[in-house]
Amino acid sequence: MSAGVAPNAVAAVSEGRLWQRLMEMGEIGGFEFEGGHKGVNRPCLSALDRTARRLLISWAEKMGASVTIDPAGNLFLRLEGEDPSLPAVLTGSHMDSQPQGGRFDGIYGVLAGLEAIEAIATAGIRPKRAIEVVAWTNEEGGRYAPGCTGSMSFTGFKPMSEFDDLVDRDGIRYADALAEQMEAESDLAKRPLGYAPHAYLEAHIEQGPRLEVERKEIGVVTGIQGSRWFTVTVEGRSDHAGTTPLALRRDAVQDMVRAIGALNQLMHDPDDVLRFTVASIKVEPDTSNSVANKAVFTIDFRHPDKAVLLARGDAIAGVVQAAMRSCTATVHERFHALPVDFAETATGAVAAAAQAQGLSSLALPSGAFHDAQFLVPVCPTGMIFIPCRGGVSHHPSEHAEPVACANGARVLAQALLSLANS
Ligand code: HGY
Ligand code: MN
Ligand code: MN
Repeated sequence: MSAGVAPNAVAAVSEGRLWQRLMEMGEIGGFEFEGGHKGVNRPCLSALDRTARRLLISWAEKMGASVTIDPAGNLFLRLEGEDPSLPAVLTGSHMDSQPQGGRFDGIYGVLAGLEAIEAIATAGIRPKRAIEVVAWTNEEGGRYAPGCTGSMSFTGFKPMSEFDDLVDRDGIRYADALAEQMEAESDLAKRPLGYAPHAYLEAHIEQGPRLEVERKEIGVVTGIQGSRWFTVTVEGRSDHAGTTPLALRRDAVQDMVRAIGALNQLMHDPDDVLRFTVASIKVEPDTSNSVANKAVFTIDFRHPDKAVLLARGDAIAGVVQAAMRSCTATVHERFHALPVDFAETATGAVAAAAQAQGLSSLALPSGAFHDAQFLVPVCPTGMIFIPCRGGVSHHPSEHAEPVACANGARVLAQALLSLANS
């Protein structure tokens, strides 16, 4: 590709069109939140998810992309290349949100990808390789934990069947929700599961404060820290709160509290690099005057250093058992993603595009996990961050400026073109 074509594609990126689409998508599962904010609750494999996917498909078909779906429900929009036999360059992100999510996490990367291929097509450029935009199934893990089940299935990181029996709060199995999605989208052309893309780039809001604080327009993401998720189930015996002496109780809540206190000590980090979160707790029978016979809590543990992630994560079960005074406990690991470093091929393309466009950039790792984490073993992978207000995400006040969204899409368009023509 002559150096000349990229500026044409970059110039064809429309800030207005991208913003309009982001706002339109934000209405699907949208809700008003205090402070005049608009949140989004769009669970994966739901009717809302399918409405959003149909809207995306309508935009993609209008610009001439071909639409396919794989057995994991991942949705692909393809801009054909000169040589269809060559592995495509892949970009995209996810369309599902947190229960109290924002209008940018995930969906921005899908719409920036669509904007990039639309700009390339509008500029009349035919890349050597096809460029595909993917919407991954269930990145968030909000409805079905763990997250990234679509990209883990696509890359063979886990067999798809591994997720079949996950259940949501209503007891609906993942396999059944996926089957419902596939049935509802049976009119879409099918494709087999997985292939090795030539490269993968994902555009995303930073979900952290650095770009805004350091006044940088583009984040050249260097990698993603490791994440490990656990579920801890503490079981005792339910008793009358008024008559049962404490000495005779097997109180699941009291032992859970002891376990979380002990885990806080295990996870203490004076440098505040380590991330340890307990954010979902369920108690049975959940009445004020019956001692709890069951307490289930989640652990989200993250660290950029593999050795720390393994050592502290592997110690969790022992610390929980040692904290039990009268109850029993089981610890189940349900997500295990090691830290990854992105390939120079990908990070270099992002940095070069930002520089060519005169945009200030910063190299930084990602604290949040992304589907990109699972593409690393199969192809050169990278990410583009744009600043978000106050670094806030997973909250209705999540916000990115229109110009920042367009900057990210312009860098994405140029980086995709350079990879597609390599
Ligand atoms: O939890 C995460 O890091 C991602 O935003 N789902
Ligand atoms: Mn995300
Ligand atoms: Mn998220």
